[in-house]
Amino acid sequence: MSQAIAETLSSMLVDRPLWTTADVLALYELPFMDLLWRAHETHRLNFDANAIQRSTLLSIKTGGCSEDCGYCAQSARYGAVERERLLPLEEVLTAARAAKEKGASRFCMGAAWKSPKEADLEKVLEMVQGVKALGLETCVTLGMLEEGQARKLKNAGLDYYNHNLDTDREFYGQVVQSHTYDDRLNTLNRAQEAGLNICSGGIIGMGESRENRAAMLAELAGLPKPPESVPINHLVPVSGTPLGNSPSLDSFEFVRTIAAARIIMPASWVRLSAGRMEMSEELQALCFFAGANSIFYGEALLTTGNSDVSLDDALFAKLGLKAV
Ligand code: SAM
Ligand code: DTB
Ligand code: SF4
Repeated sequence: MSQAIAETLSSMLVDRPLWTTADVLALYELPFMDLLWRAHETHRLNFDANAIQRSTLLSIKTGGCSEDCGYCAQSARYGAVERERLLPLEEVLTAARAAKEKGASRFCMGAAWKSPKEADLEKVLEMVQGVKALGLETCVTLGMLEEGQARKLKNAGLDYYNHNLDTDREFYGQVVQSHTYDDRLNTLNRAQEAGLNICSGGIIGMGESRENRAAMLAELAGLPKPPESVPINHLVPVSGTPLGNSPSLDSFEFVRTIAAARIIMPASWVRLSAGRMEMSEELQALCFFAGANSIFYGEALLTTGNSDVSLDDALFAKLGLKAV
């Protein structure tokens, strides 16, 4: 190994601590107030604590997915939603213009695919170019990517690729059998190698243990580069899916997850993602205090609902939060 490479590698190692699952578990086990204090302090050292980034999500291709992810309405196996075709470019651009008008800074397009076919990818590249030309940041989530596909997306001007780890390696096989945890990690590596920012997080409330949650966060923080954006989704139980009757999770455990994510990924945007519609304003405010600084903004997620824009605007006004 050359001296220069060795120096770069060693500087990467000293630049950030490597968090083990045990370290993250120790954060979870702090008294709640101590954990919140530490998370909020970290938040203020790295971000404006009164500013929240807003992304609007659009499902560009809904349902009919070959995969068996136990939480997902879009798997063809559970009959929860109808399969739809890829939306035409104009429809996507109309939605993006409306999102910009309402104040979103990023537009995220989601497709229910295991991985994109080449012909479909070409159409998505046009969407990325069109949305970018409107002056919005772009994000897509299309499933697994090959190396060349990641590069094409980067060349089209894509800013973020969303691909969640969803849970830790141990619990993953209990929720998904049609692809592996390593498949997810490989796609994240390809996206990072192509120079894309990544948006990667998980779902809380699927019946996983606290240790599974801690291990997922440690895995995210330990990626070659921590994700620039970390969505923390609260499971939205969808009837017909294997997780449709999951028992509800203690809200404080959700807040602890946000706080731990903030502490171990201090420079990442942490997004309070799915499940916000079911949360009180007070719980959302606690999540923002714990370090969440991004939301999905707009009445729909992919197949399920999201908080009303007017309610979000009112909450921002009450809390003195400004949009980024
Ligand atoms: N097919 C692609 C994939 O799996 O990466 C992209 C779409 S997939 C629906 C995007 C993410 O939505 C999942 O990784 C998961 O984190 C989240 N998600 C899906 N269904 C959910 C649910 N019922 N509750 C919370 N999050 C969910
Ligand atoms: C992410 O982490 N959450 C979003 C986005 N990335 C693609 C999706 C949430 C989906 C919630 C369930 C649904 O609407 O189908
Ligand atoms: Fe398909 Fe993604 Fe849903 Fe899994 S999470 S079933 S890959 S759309």
